[in-house]
Amino acid sequence: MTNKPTVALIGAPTDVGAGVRGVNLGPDALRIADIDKAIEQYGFTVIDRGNLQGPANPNQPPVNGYRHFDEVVAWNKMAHDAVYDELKNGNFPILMGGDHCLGLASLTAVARHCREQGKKLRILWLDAHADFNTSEMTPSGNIHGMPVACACGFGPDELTTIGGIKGAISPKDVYQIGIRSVDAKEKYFINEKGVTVFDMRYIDENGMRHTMEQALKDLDNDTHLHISFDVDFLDPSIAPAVGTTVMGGPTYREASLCMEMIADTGLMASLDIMELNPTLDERNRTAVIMVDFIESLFGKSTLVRPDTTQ
Ligand code: Z70
Ligand code: MN
Ligand code: MN
Ligand code: MN
Repeated sequence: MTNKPTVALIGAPTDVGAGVRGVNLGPDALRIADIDKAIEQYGFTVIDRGNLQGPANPNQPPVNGYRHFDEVVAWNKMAHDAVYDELKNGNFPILMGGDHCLGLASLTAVARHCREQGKKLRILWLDAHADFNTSEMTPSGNIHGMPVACACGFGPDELTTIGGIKGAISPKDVYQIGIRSVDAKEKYFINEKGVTVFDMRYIDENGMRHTMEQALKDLDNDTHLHISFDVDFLDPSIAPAVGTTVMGGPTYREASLCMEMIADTGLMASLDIMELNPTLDERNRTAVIMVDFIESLFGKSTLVRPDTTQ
């Protein structure tokens, strides 16, 4: 981020892919926590594109292994176009969810941009969950449990071909961090396909510093680094406002280091903030802590560090 792109905030206020209602309010909670001013402090111009508008949540049970299939497709197409347009114009998109089914929109848009620009792609998926289910494996039918598999080409054409081609990303491009809840069959599938997973045991045994050194290994100036941040990555003691809390996530210190090491690469070029559910929050504290972490991603540091460009 040496030449400081314009940052475009895109709100995608929907909860059609989630099991618990309320993440449709996530974008406004981040705005109320001053996400724009927070990023401006680090020398970026921030433009808020407002909210995308799409189908309402019909609140229906799953059909053939998917809940709200048509609505999820519609939202993802719109969000794909919005993210892709920003990248094409040289901007840095932040997609504010909404539920994590929208991760598919970003992954496919970023992959398309990289194909066209001849860039390499590295995806960091920060999450308690692997989000690598298919309709045969899902215990819930909730499509927010499937976006990584869909972006890798595993799923129905309506979802897997968003952004032009099936299999827009390779499982090899995906590095997952913070994982601690994976479903019985998903566990074998993710292994078989070769996603790199740094689960909480790995972080416990090796520390966040070593974990991030591995996750950020072999990047170069031709790499587009995309961060997909599911709020449930964080330990619920610091980020309670998520539909599915999973205990034992990264602490404030561990998550801060994770953000700072991403910032130090200077290669982050797009970001998702997903699954923030303000209806489950206390005084917007989870949005506020997310904005704090976003500041770290955009270059907040306590000291001028001799080993970085800060
Ligand atoms: C489970 C499923 C999930 C977020 C829950 C849970 C997926 N693997 N993702 N909350 N953010 O239903 O597929
Ligand atoms: Mn670019
Ligand atoms: Mn997720
Ligand atoms: Mn999750």
